[in-house]
Amino acid sequence: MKHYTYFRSSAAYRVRIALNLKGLAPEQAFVHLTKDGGKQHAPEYRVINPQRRVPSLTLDSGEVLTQSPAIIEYLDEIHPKPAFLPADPVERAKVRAFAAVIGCDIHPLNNLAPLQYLRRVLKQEQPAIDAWYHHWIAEGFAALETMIRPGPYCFGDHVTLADIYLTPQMYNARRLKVPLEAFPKLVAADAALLKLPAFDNARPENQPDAE
Ligand SMILES: N[C@@H](CCC(=O)N[C@@H](CS)C(=O)NCC(=O)O)C(=O)O
Repeated sequence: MKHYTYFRSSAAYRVRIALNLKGLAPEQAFVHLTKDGGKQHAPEYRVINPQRRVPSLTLDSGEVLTQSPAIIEYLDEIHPKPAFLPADPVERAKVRAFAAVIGCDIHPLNNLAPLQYLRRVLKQEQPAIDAWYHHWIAEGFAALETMIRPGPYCFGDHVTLADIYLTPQMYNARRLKVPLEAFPKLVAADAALLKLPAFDNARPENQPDAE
């Protein structure tokens, strides 16, 4: 397998955590998202990922998987232990809902492409872009702060899909200086998760392409 990643991409960060939790260490290919206008736009990468985003995962069969939720689900299906979802269907839905707040409602609004669109096409200045970013994080995190369960992790003492999504989004929030005082439960779960090797090794600053 080969993982196309970028140290700062939170979608690739999710996949790094998932791979680590499953004990998998595929070859890595680094796609710099800003250098020379973004290597994701290079013709050779476009063949791998028509959406021109990371992550992508090529399999030994030659198949290419894209979209972090699909990749993470695939990894959980081929390597069922440790499971990313609880056994109970209602609990599974709750964990998936937590992850979806981040994956569907926060991250898409705060991602590189929409932020570049705000700046380049809609001609917004940095303070407006920061306000946009902070608003959607704060709104989503307020919901997550009530959805989270007693710890140490998001849904108790087993790491789940919710945790795989939380830590990269917390990293993003800190990088963009979003105040986190209103979200003590999210902060506590993130701190507990970062003590686990699978999460620590996946940190952006621990990647070979970190700057
Ligand atoms: N929903 C996708 C999001 C992928 C995505 O947007 N990745 C970002 C980095 S986090 C990217 O490659 N952006 C490149 C660009 O916007 O040009 C996933 O979860 O894989």
